[in-house]
Amino acid sequence: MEQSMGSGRLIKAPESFLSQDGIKTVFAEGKKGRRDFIRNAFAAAAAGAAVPAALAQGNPVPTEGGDPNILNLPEHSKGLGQGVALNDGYGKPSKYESNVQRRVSPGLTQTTQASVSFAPLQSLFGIVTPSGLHFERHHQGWWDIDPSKHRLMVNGMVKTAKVFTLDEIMRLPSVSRFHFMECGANTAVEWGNVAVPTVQYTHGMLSCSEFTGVPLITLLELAGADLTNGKFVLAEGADGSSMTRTIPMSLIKSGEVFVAYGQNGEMLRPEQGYPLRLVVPGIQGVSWVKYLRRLEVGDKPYATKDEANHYIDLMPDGQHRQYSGLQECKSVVTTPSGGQVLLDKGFYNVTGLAWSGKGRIKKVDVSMDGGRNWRTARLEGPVQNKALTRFNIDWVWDGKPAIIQSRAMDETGFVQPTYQQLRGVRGTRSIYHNNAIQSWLVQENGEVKNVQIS
Ligand SMILES: Nc1nc2c(c(=O)[nH]1)N[C@H]1C(S)=C(S)[C@@H](COP(=O)(O)O)O[C@H]1N2
Ligand SMILES: [Mo]
Repeated sequence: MEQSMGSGRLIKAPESFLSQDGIKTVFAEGKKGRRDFIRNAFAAAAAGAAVPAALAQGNPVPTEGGDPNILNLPEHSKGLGQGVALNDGYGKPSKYESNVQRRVSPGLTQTTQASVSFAPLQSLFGIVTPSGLHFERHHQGWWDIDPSKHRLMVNGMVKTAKVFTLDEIMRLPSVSRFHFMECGANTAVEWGNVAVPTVQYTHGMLSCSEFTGVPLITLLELAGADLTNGKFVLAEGADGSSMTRTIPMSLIKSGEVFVAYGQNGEMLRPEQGYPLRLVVPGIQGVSWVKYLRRLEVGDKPYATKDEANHYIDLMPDGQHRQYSGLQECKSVVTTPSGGQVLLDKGFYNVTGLAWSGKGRIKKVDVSMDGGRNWRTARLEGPVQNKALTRFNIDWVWDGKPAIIQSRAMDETGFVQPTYQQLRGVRGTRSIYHNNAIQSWLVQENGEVKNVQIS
């Protein structure tokens, strides 16, 4: 059960250590091992006193004993290890990490084939999503396109329509930047209070990578685009969905939008749009057109099919809000989160992610009592523009029920709303763009549950 939910570390059956033989045994060992680890780590550090007060309070020094396992010399300390890990020329994670996977949500109905996979946020550290764990959203399946045959055309209000090969694009001046990408449908099931169990399913249509490519403005300039009367660019993908989205010229002129071929130091993965995709920082995933094949310069929004029926918000007055693609300030605690189980009372590093489509994260507050009291978390630097920001905060769990929440603020002063505030503006019929504060209930038995409080 926990295993298939992939709830990450700190759990009853620590998935990362799961072996074929019984979960129970592994659990018992894992539990003891972790407690001892923390206590002994404290004992070792006590003399130096470089330990946060909360850690000292949460983990009293053990009066006696130690872990005899440190004296047992394992095989790997005595023998010759394996030769280089070529694995067909490409390295792989440890076999003990095999439960860290993309997953298909139990909260979504499947049609002919799965079209969304969620990133295991509960198992990730820092801000980068490993490419093999990046979430996926395909409107008409994914392809592994031959880069030598792929072409990108720039046309419309340009002096000369231009067709670029990938080689030509890769000769141009490039940029590499970290940005988050979030599907406008991320956290959608939570609107209806249909609580899915883990953060993977509540928030896992979110990923962050270092992308490499050529600023879109460079390609427009090469084609002699009319940058005065041209107010919008239509981006079109080469898959069967013919994904087409309107990108405002103001964003493109800021230099932030680029045509990417690289992701996390290598070429894009096929499921992420290999060999070319648009990167539109701060804007919902659907505008990040994959398998990018055409950019048309025009003087008005294109109102394509994808813009008329996907990722629009039904407002309380019955009107649809369109072109609402900016992903507003949001955050979520990833540990402890739904499906995890706290092993014992005492010290925990509470950690999570914050992001804003408007720029940098300025501050994240964390509450352990359902929003009555807030403390400010530590932000892991460098805090980057329209990228994920990792936050951490010390917590000593007293063993009583607790409701953990995080509330982010961005550099514009925008504060992440509660459900009550969000519903006040958006009503109850929205599907997309849910950036409300998430709540995790820690129960007395240590189990963490997804709950919704206004
Ligand atoms: N060509 C094309 N581009 C596309 C899509 C698609 O189906 N086809 N899906 C869009 C949506 S809705 C999202 S959320 C992101 C998902 O990108 P990913 O699969 O790399 O996570 O790509 C967008 N770009
Ligand atoms: Mo999406």
